[in-house]
Amino acid sequence: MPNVPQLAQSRRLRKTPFTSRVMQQGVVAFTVYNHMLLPTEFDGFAEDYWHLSRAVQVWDVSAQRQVSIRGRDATRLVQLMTPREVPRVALDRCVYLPLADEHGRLVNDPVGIRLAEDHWWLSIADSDVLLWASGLARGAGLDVQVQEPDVWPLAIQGPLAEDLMARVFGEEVRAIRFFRYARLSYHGHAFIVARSGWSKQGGFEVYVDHVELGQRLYDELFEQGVDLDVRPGCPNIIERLENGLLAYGNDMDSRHSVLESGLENFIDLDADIDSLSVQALRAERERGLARRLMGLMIDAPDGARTLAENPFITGAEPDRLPLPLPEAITQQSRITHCLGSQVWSPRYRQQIATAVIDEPLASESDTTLRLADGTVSRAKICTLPFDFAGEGVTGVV
Ligand code: THG
Repeated sequence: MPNVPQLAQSRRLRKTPFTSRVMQQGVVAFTVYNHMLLPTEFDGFAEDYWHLSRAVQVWDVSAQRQVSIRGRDATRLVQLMTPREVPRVALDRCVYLPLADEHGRLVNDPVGIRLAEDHWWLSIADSDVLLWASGLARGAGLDVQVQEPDVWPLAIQGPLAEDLMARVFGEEVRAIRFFRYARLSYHGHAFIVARSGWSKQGGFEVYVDHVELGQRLYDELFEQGVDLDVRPGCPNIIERLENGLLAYGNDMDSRHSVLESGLENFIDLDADIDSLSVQALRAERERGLARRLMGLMIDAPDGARTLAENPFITGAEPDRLPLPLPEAITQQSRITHCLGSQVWSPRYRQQIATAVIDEPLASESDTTLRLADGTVSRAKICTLPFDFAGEGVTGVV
């Protein structure tokens, strides 16, 4: 038997208030996200996926760390960090905020929550926003405190999430609209409860800021949800890729601009805002894009990989380490792709992937990929989110 290396534990690899519970519940793999454990698999990606699309799951997404920005200049600092206009964001709102540097390159893509006029939480993806935000605040002489509060989000996702949440928090949860939040009492403590989460199956996120009550809440969600077939879960690569939810660090990262990442609908380049990245992004829009994040529908069987397996990490996301990039072969030339995530879709029965593709290949409709085993597969290049019906692909219901 080949030796399977383990990820060594240390204090730098942070646990969450729910880690011992998800381990008891049979988590199969973790990833490391914001220096913290994030579950990636329980009963296999496909089984987790089918269950998520029919029932309800509770996810320990504590690794979605909060960067708290508070003080007189809080909104000014948030505006410096994002090319999306923020001053008018309402107080009960969650807002998707691409963060970008002075070159227009993506630094992170958090969900921003405006807690008060002068207080924001950025619920971040996997990069060290705290350091960047602190440096910007210091450099610009802003009157703000930037810190990471003790908050561990739990997500409740799936078509039965609302019914489960109503049993635990009361009927009020049903009134919360998409990307809004309310403060709801649980045993006398007000938790921020948002209708959000990293799936398209519907659901909520609870921003747990009280360990004991959070653990009680976690257990109660399982007690109250037995007849709803509640299970532990986690962001599911199949579900999120089929539905075009992008993962910073996998699909796009600090090498890619906000526009190359296809996030133009979430920014306000024509607004009069004081943001680090607007000039660079306006210039890029003017110039035209050199490459773009696209979807790939790959004509290859379950198990086919376009990247070599990495022995240190199991599961469908072995792509995090710098590995040789696969090459696309066109009639005229060989153009290197930057492949993002890739997974077998059991619903559409094909491989789906993302790739940042150089122009002019990004505008073509087909390409050819060399797979890790040396074979060559045809792939359709498509816009994101995937339009399976439009591409003539029918799914298993
Ligand atoms: N919830 C919270 N924090 C997070 C995530 C989350 N931090 C990390 C990561 N996920 C950040 N990235 C995203 C990406 C997409 C979405 C949320 C966070 C998302 N997008 C919706 C969509 O694309 O349809 C809606 C966007 C909108 O309409 O504004 O939900 O999931 N707390």
